[in-house]
Amino acid sequence: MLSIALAGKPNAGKSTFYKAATMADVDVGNYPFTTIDANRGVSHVRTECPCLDREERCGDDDCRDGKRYVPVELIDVAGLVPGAHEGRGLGNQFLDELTNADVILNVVDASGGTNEEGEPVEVGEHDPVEDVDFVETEMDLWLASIVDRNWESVERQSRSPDFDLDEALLDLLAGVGASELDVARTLRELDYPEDPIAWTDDHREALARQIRQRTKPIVVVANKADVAPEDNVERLREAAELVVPATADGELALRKAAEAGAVDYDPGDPDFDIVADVSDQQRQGLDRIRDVMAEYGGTGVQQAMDAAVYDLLDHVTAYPVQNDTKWTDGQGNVLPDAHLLPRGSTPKDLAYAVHSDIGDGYTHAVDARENRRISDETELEEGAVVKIISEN
Ligand SMILES: Nc1nc2c(ncn2[C@@H]2O[C@H](COP(=O)(O)OP(=O)(O)OP(=O)(O)O)[C@@H](O)[C@H]2O)c(=O)[nH]1
Ligand SMILES: [Mg+2]
Repeated sequence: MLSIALAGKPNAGKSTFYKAATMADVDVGNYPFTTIDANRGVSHVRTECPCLDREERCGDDDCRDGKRYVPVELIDVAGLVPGAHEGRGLGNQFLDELTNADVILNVVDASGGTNEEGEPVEVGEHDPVEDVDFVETEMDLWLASIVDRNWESVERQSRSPDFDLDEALLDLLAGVGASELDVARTLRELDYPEDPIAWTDDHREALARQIRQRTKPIVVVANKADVAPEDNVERLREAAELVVPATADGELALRKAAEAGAVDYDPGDPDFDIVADVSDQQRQGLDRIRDVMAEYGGTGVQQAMDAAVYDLLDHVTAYPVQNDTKWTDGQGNVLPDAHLLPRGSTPKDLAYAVHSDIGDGYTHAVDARENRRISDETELEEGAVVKIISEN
């Protein structure tokens, strides 16, 4: 499963985001280091279900009237303070929780109401733009420390006549999610000595920075948008490539209200309807959330995860079926599975995503929208419905 990690300064709203996105019961508090041990759970990215192109909705548990929710892992870690890679704050071991993450959501307190250590201050007092840079830097230095720790082994291997730097680095970096291609591309970009023994700290840091950018790209979540000065959100938007304004608190309130039957709201909707009697106070609270949603197109929680997976990681959703006319599996369930794959993936990649045996036995595939066989080189598009024919 694709893995999204919430990282960032203490007290920025990571656990609130996590709680809203998973509906799990975790601690939230207005002080730094509420979270110590990481929370891991299942959330979803939202896309359009292929069943929208048919007469009837598929009725799958993860489909709400054509809004399709595809499972992803969500990780909520302890807050990060400047110097964390050297053990400041809660130390650096929790940075290791990010090892498996495919993409990072840097949750920033856009209101400027918490300082760099996450302690409450007056709204607007702290500049949240600083929190964009330091989180990136801490992650880069954390990766650099992993490279440092293992460099001796690279040096040792380099004494062997069939030493290959690409291979040695892949060995070292595969654990943080680097592929052969990531290593090859990174080495092409860098200037470095042939002999690993001649590498300096700067060389290793440059390597780590590149690998971090390739393996842990970052979406900035400008949280607490409900109380943030507008100027802060604008400046954050200028400071990073992908910024999603959000109110994690608002999303949590809406999901709870939806669960209680008070509002009609599906995660990621731009608005909601109040469908039960609510007190004046509740209505006022909901109206405040509605104002933020009107300004930013939603609460930003679902949008941030979608941006991470579909925009930044550039993934597509593909749906394997056994019956290419009815779009069902062997039990008659319509569109029962959805897989997230990097754009450019082929039917065989989808076969492997379903099961390695299916991949090994792959013979060909049928596009279930067109009911025709497709070539093995076909790049699957968002919403592809595919019948895989496998010998296994
Ligand atoms: N106004 C406002 N407050 C929020 C929002 N999201 C979270 N908060 C509040 O911010 C405080 C910190 O929230 P947490 O979710 O515990 O923050 P965290 O980033 O997990 O903090 P640590 O675990 O200490 O790193 C709590 O008081 C939340 O209620 C939001 O969207 N708007
Ligand atoms: Mg927390």
